[in-house]
Parts: sequence; structure tokens; C-alpha cells
Amino acid sequence: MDYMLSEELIMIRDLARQVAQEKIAPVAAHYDQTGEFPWDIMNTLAEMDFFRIYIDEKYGGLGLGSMGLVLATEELSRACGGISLGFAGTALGVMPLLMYGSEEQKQKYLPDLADGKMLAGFGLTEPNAGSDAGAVQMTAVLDGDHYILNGVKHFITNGGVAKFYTIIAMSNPQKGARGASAFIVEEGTPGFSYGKKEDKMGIRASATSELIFEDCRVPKENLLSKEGMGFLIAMKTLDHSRPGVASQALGIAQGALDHAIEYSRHREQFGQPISSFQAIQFKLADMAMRIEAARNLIYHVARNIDAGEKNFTKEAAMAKAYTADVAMYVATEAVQIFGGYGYMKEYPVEKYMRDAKITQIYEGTGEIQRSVIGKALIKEAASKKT
Ligand code: COS
Repeated sequence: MDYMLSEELIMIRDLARQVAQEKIAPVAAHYDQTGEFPWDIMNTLAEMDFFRIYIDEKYGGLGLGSMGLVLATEELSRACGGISLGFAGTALGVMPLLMYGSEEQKQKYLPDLADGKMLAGFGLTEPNAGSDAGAVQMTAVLDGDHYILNGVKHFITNGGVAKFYTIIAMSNPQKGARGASAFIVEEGTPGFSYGKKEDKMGIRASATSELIFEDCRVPKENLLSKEGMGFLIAMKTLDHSRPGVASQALGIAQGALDHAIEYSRHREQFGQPISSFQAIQFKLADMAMRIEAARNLIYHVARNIDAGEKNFTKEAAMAKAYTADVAMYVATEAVQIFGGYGYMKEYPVEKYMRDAKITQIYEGTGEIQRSVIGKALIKEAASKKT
């Protein structure tokens, strides 16, 4: 079935599929085992213009928006949900600049980001501010022409490998979430260093690190939008990035299903391929149905974003929560279809199960998404009554 994609989008999808099969699949197990960062793949993606996809043409991008981003992320994640994150995590880090950057800030950073000369990261989470994003403790104090940043960000995707970070800090802690501001911080800024690099269950090819700020002097012109806009910028960024995480989950699910189908066609028990058993066919059917439902939900949100829809918080949360659950379900079923072999590292599907798990946790847990969806439903009902 075609998804009524434009020629350009089909080109991006097919190119991503090719890169995934030819370049990523052969090295996925290596990066999973070693936890090294896949610089060779990032360089390939940069050479092949992947980092241009979601950036406006004016700044050296391809202007393919959210739909371009989700299609590329899905296909890359089909081969490895960890390696794809160097790419998707960069989109997350760039999102605040795309939405809230001044013309000067965009001119300064976007062309290099589009060229893939630097990766990006998004620093919101702190040890005491996870689901409760408004509880950020990091501070930003204006001192002449600079803001002085102090605090710690942790679990930051692309931490240690990115050169460009968007950081949320409190410029007016008395105001709570309304006192947060967003800053562009470059690697190498004095007072900015990297802390602990995490050793993770899955997405092991992705770099996850602590960012430490000790009297870090950030030029005043690196403030995004205005003081006090930090929480809103973070929320809007997450609204835009959640379909991207959903597409990472979708790719993981599709990759696990691909392996399960192939395995079931060739594995023989009781004198026949296990694919001839209804028990296996029903599993494959349930996996495929949920994947297709998730894909349509994600593409629907992405299309609406690209069409200029402003109110998609609920749908973005639905796409993220639903697809993350689908990825976990499908990857677990894939391991089941592989049986004992599925549990062994020698076979690919246990990695999909480990990679899938994080999609239910990061960029807002499944529980936070449900809370966002529930609140939106109640708000919609209330606005209809009044
Ligand atoms: N778009 C625009 N405005 C939003 C918004 C959105 N998506 N979400 C919240 N807001 C606004 C609210 O309208 C509210 O504005 P007012 O003060 O004017 O009424 C304000 O922000 C505070 O909203 P709320 O009361 O809902 O904030 P909470 O502190 O209860 O937290 C959640 C909201 C839980 C949704 C937020 O903290 C969250 O998303 N947490 C998860 C964080 C996350 O995903 N972390 C992952 C790491 S980042 S990769």
C-alpha cells in the first residue's frame, strides 16, 4: 500500500531503507556490544544529506518537515534503534532553534547543522526533574553580557558527541516553570563539561551522558526567544519530537516483525515451517495490525504538523504512547517466535526487545502521555459545554 507520499518523501524513505540495510544492519550488533558511538554511520548520513531533511531550505535544508523526519527515523530504526538516535536526537536538539530561534541564531547555526558538521542534544532532564519537567533546578543568572549557568543535566541523548545543545534553566526560580528559559550552549564553552556516560540496557549505540555546568558563561545572545519561555519551548519541542520517537518505536517494531516473518518461514518443527501453524500466523497478524495502526497515527500527526496545524499535543502523545507499546509488544512476540534462539544474543531479536523498552520511558513515559491525553480530552469536553 502506498501512503500517498510525495516523490521527494518516497526518495528519502527509500534512501533511508537502503542505508539501513547496507550500512547499519551489518554493524548494529557491533555497536550494541561495544557501546561505541557510530561516527562512521553519522558521517555517511551527513554525506547523504540526512541532517538537511527537517531544516528549512533557506538555511541549507530540504524542507521536508516532520513527515521527512519520521520516515527517515522509521527506516533507520528498522535496522538499529540505537544508531538511528544520533540522527533523531539531533532533530530534537535543533527543534527549539527551528521554532524559537531569531533570524541571527538560525543563520549562525542551521547551515552547519544541516551539513551534519555537528550533532545536537536537548537538555531538559535533571536528576530531580524527569517526568516533572517543571521542577528544573539548574539556574541561569544574568551577569552583564552573559548568563551564568549552574547545574546538572542527565540522561542527555547525544551528550558528549553533540556540539550544539539546547538547555533549559531557571532564570527566575521564584516563578516556577514560568521562570524557565532556553539557551543555546556550544561544546567547549568554559564551565561546561561532560559527566557520567551511561551504560544502558538498549539503544547502546546511542551516547547518553551527563552535562555539567559550573559557572558556565553563555553569551546573552544565546537566549532563545525571551526569558520565561523555557517551559513552553520545552513542551512545544516535545510535541514536535514525540512523533519522531514514535517513528523510532515504529521502525524497531517493523524490524522485529521482518525478522520474525523470515525466521518463521525457515524454521522447521514437526516436519514443517513454523509459519504454517496458525499460532504463529495469528501472532504475525496481530503484530502487523498494530504496526499498521501505529504507522497511520504517526503519519497523520506528521502531516498535520507540516500542514500548519497548531493544536496536536494530544495526537502527538497518542502516537508516542501507542507506538512505544506496540514496539514492546511486537519485539517481545518476535522473541517468542524465535523461541530459545530468540533469547540468545547470537540472534537479532533480543536487541529489538531491549531497544524497544526505552521508547516507553523517554521523551515522556507512557504514563505522562496518558496524562497529557486525558487532560486534553477533559479540556475539549469542557470547552464544548461552555
Ligand atoms: N503546549 C503548550 N503549552 C503547554 C503544553 C504544551 N504541550 N503543555 C503544558 N503547557 C502549558 C500549560 O497550558 C500551562 O500553562 P498555564 O500555566 O498558562 O496554564 C503550563 O504549561 C503548565 O502546564 P501543566 O500544568 O500541565 O504542567 P505540569 O507541571 O503539570 O507538567 C507535563 C506537564 C507532565 C505534561 C510535563 O511536565 C511533561 O511533559 N513532562 C514530561 C517531560 C518529558 O517528556 N521528559 C522527557 C525528557 S525530554 S527528552
